[in-house]
Amino acid sequence: MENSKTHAHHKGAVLAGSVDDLKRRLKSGNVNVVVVGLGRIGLPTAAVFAEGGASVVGVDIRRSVVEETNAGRCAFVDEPGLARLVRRNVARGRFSATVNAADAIASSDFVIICVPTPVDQTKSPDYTAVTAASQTTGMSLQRGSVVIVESTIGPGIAEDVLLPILEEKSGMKGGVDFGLASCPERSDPGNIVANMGSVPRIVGSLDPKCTELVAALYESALGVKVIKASNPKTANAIKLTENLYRDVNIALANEFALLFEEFGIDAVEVIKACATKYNFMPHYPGIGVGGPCLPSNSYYLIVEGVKAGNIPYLIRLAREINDRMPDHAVELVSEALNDVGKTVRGSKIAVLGVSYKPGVKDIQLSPVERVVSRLAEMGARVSIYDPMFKGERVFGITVSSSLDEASKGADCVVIGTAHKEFETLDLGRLAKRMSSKAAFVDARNIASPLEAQKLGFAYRGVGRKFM
Ligand code: SAJ
Repeated sequence: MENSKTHAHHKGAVLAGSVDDLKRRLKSGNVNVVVVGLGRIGLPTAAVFAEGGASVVGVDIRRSVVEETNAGRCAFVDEPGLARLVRRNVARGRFSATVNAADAIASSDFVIICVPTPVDQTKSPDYTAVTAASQTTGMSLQRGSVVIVESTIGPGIAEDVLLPILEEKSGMKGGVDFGLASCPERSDPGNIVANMGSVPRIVGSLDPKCTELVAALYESALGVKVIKASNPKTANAIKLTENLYRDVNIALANEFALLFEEFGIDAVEVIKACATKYNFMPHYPGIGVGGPCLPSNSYYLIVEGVKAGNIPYLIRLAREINDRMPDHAVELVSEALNDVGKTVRGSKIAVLGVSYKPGVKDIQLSPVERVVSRLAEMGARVSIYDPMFKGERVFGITVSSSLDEASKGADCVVIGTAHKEFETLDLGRLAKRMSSKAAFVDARNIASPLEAQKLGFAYRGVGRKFM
């Protein structure tokens, strides 16, 4: 059922007013915010702004999402606190959803763009959704309103790609007739609502006044600290730098792991010990890097760097190293099975966890997918168990309803995701359910190598190969 009555008609002259005007209006529930894209970032963004006093209309091209939202429901079962926020703010008329962007944007003070920015097959950023959202916004944008881009984009894309679109479609001048700011999302999937109320935000816009207003909006409505960046491209560079810093450090941890396997040294023991040093930030080796962010964000900078004639070698190499880890996990499976006189071909292999990280129901660019498909290609009978996907089809396989079912008679178990349930895995019980001579490949290093070996498993971990 459509419902766009949330917005009191109000000609968005937020740019003409002061920061105090904005705070007063927010207090009286008189600030109209539109959130374009009600996905894993957009839906919580809309809900927390409504909770913070704004009247929010969420726009999404998917009618099913709009109807679900207007019914006070939310699909993200793995985001603590989100369902309650959506239900409460829809019930009290502060938050509604629509597929009709034009009406909503025409009466908005702020338009927040939260659409996906994946990379395509050629690893080039795919800005289709964010340019389409900018076109839609430009066509109905009101003089004095502000557009905020939360989607992760390359530095300069806001100024050089989105601004011209907004100006052409609206017939207005950015930084004068309307504001444009980048405020990249910094939320940790699986913990987004809490994050949105605690992690400082970064805001960079075309002009200082707009930066002040957007900063005041996030400070007042979300209660978070705001760091004011010089301009949108700097704000986007900050976002990418923090994600690429993580991706490169994970690659370094994976490289240490590959090295230490050769020396019979426990990479996890090494990293944990290093973490006792004040300036060592621990990252851990594993089956690979997945999710909608890290595996793609590097290419936003790589592409802009190459365009500028400066190839970011380290960032690119880190992607290659992390992308190779699923194949390394397959090698460890093969080795461990060989230790018990078996081969991948003909073996039953149970993969525990398919999500790209613990605690989320998300297989976007999950490194586990390549492991499952390679093992199947090599002739293994693969079963899957993931508490987030029981009974569902994932990677062409029906996920078992229990760990016991998946591991029954298995020749090898592979830990693909460090879900909480697997942290307290009963290896003794597992050994009894599996075939006599069995292998245990812990590609997330959550179980005790010693205990696994004591139970007679041929054991492998990433960075943990003890003969
Ligand atoms: N991973 C490792 N070793 C580690 C840490 C992570 O192999 O030591 C793997 C994870 O298993 C996962 C991948 O890397 O497959 C990404 O994990 P993540 O914890 O970085 O999770 P994301 O991608 O959901 O969230 C990241 C976060 N960025 C940073 O911490 C710098 C989050 O704060 C961002 O908001 C999010 O990207 C985003 O939306 O950009």
